[in-house]
Amino acid sequence: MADIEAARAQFQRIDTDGDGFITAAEFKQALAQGGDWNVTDSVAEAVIGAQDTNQDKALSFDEFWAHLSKA
Ligand SMILES: [Ca+2]
Ligand SMILES: [Ca+2]
Repeated sequence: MADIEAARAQFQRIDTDGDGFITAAEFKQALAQGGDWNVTDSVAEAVIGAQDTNQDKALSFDEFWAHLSKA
């Protein structure tokens, strides 16, 4: 089901500063733009933290993809 090209496009859309990592702030902003205003900083941090394998507080594409492709 997971499509790496679609995932990469989504990753780049969320990574607004283009540094190759998604932070909780970027994730929250992306959800807010999608109309989900209920996501708080702590929720965004929890979601990022759950996928953040090396615990640097940001998601690399590999971490993002590993989560998606698990399904
Ligand atoms: Ca970024
Ligand atoms: Ca990380």
